[in-house]
Amino acid sequence: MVLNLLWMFLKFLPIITTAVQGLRNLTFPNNFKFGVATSAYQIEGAWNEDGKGQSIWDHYLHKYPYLVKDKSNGDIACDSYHKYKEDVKLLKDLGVDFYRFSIAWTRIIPMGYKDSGVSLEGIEYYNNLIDELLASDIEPYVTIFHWDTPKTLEENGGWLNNSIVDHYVSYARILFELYGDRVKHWLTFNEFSQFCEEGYSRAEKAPFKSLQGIGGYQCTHNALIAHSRTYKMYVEEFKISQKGFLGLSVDTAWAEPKTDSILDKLAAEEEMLFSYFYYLHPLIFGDYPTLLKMKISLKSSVQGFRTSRLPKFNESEIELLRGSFDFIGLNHYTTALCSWSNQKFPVPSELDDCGVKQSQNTTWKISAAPWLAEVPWGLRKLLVWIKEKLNNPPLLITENGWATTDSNLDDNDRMNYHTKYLSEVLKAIHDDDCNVIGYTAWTLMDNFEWMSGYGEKFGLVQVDLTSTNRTRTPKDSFFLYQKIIRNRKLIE
Ligand code: PNW
Repeated sequence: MVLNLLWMFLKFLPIITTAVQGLRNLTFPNNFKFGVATSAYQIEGAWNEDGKGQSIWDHYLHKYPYLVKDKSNGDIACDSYHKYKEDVKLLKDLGVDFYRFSIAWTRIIPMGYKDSGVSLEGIEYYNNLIDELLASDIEPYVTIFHWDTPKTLEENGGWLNNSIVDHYVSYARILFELYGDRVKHWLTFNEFSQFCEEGYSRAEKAPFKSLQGIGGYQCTHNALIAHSRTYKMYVEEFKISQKGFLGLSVDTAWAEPKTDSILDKLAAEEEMLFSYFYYLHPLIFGDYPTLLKMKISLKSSVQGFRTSRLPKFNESEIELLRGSFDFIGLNHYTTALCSWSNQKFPVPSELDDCGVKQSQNTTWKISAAPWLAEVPWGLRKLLVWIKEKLNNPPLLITENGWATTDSNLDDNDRMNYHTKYLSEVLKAIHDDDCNVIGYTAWTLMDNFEWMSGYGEKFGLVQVDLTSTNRTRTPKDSFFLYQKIIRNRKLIE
């Protein structure tokens, strides 16, 4: 036992000492919260059990299995639908303050539509999970929607059709009614850019539509309205009695100018405008940023469109959007170098509207996911940018993690990554006065990584996909995170 502890300490020492150079205060504030995140389709499995309806991910990955790198899908995944008690035991062992998971819309409302009936078994599943978490002193942080649109609603245009807003709001209402007595933190949406632009403009994620320069904007527009209406409903009907908080998760890389030139600096600002400010500006100030509106409108008219490809909010929508959150969730993984592009993007497209070329520095360490390079200082710069541009909102880091191809238990690279990124969080809190209220590691266990199938692993826990039992084994990074949480400190 003593030897083991000594061994662990010696192993962690070089990682911790290199990561925390230049950091003076290693302690997290008392009220800082630590968690881990997952999402329903990526871990639950049981895709058609107990009356669950089909989501677009069930449907499209059955229809076009070759779209996924290893032709896999989330039919069984980590089987968390049956093994949630084991998951909660792991979470308790890890010592997290909260667990961020998502609810599968089609488990609650199999047909998706408002008033189309609920599934008692589906409702029971999340009741059990929430109760199990609370019995272990872990707060449930619930994502209402993590990309799994009901297939029935997709057949009617999905997020391109504004009628989905009503269906979403009524689904959210059911969740507040069912679980709001115990769930105090809600996230309406996970990452507009990933399910809207990639799902409706670039055909890179379900529902694999390629309406470039149009689909992503329409989807985002409807989802922003759905978010703001849900916030209003929560504030007016639930907040006083349930005393909870509602936010959402938006992802962004940090956009770093490729060189010191003014032009590259402008390119990086443009990238932040299109990849982040675009989504957050309406929630804080009520409308899209003026520069973004002007640019897309100008391009649209040059391209022969009668109106801007970017939809407009009306006065009452603006009113509803402004200030419609209690906290902002940030999903952040990496940094991109930005310069103006002479590359030909499709016209029209979101990429062309922005017009910025992104690259990676050849010295950066790249993970198993090619887009994910380890650039810890990018997180600190991003947090300072958010503080300055978005009025320093309460910010919860809702995802941050590292991908490997193997699921080895000695995952030094993952330990390095989390330690380095956490040390930048500490600098942002102590030296830059950023309002960061917590950190969430992505992800609890190796799971279905969307179009990369099971080939990219982000987990703190290994899952044996060859066993029907889906045996879970904590990796070294699990024990490192456990230690950080226990001490509320990067090193003792
Ligand atoms: C997130 N990027 O997606 C999702 O919320 C998770 O479901 C997913 O498993 C996780 O990140 C890891 O991929 C992102 O290119 C995917 O910057 C890509 C990016 C950001 C977020």
